[in-house]
Amino acid sequence: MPKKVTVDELKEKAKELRINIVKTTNYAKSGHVGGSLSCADSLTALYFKYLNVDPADPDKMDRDRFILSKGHVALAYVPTLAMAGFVPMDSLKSFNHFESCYGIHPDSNKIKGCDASTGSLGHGLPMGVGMALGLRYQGYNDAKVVVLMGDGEQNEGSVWEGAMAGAHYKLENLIAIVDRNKLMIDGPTEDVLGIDPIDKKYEAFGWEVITCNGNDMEEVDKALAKAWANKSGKPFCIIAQTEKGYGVKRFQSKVEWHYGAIDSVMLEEAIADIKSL
Ligand SMILES: Cc1ncc(C[n+]2csc(CCOP(=O)(O)OP(=O)(O)O)c2C)c(N)n1
Repeated sequence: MPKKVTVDELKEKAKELRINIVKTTNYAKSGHVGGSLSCADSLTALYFKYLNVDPADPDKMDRDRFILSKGHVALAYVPTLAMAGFVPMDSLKSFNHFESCYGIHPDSNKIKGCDASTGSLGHGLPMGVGMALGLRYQGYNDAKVVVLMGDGEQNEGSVWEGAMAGAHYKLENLIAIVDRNKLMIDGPTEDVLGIDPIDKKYEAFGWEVITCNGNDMEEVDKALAKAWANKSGKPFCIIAQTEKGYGVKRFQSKVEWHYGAIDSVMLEEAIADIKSL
């Protein structure tokens, strides 16, 4: 059951998360900041309203599962887990430092609350299919599996094997979110290897699909409410239309801010932008 949290409370949490993302980029002296900021609203709504996960009992069997398939944004994920109480806030200071548990990609053997090690794109959805099937076989019928993917990641063939299998097994407990920020590492997705019409592609693969503005908390909340209520017998896909770098003017829609370093002057500027959202 989703928690009783207002959209305004979630908006404040999303600002806090964005501030933690830019601070962590500064501590780490680098990071995938553009794609972290674009998906911050989805991560916030998931961890502070929708996901049934508990830092006091992180391995309980009937919990929901979350897979960060675009694993390069551990820069957004670790701060989310810290804010949700899974790992200490202090962890952020060691992010991507030598011998830290918190690398540029998440390691489920080292991070409390992390269900899947990711980083090699294209594996989250097939893993999610396996987890959703496993939960069904074990009778945990209320537990959801949520997979957050990038739009550039849709270029990986294994995504479509997972999409096919999810529909074949009628996994209505499986939710995919595509962070449609329109940029990938080396340019606009539609120039590199176009994915549109991505909604029609998931529909053709047998999924329920809705599109929302993924940087508008009201829309994100409504989309997740529909995903949670899904009883269509099909897996559910949310195309979250977002902007890469959302919240910080210097980074917004700039392909060169896929990955970068933030010095203390840029950090202050970024925090001021986020506060004024
Ligand atoms: C299999 C694989 N190939 C290449 C990479 C290198 N890589 C890291 S991020 C990235 C771009 C991904 O673009 P997108 O999924 O749109 O992520 P976002 O723009 O949201 O950060 C690539 C190709 C990778 N991590 N895994």
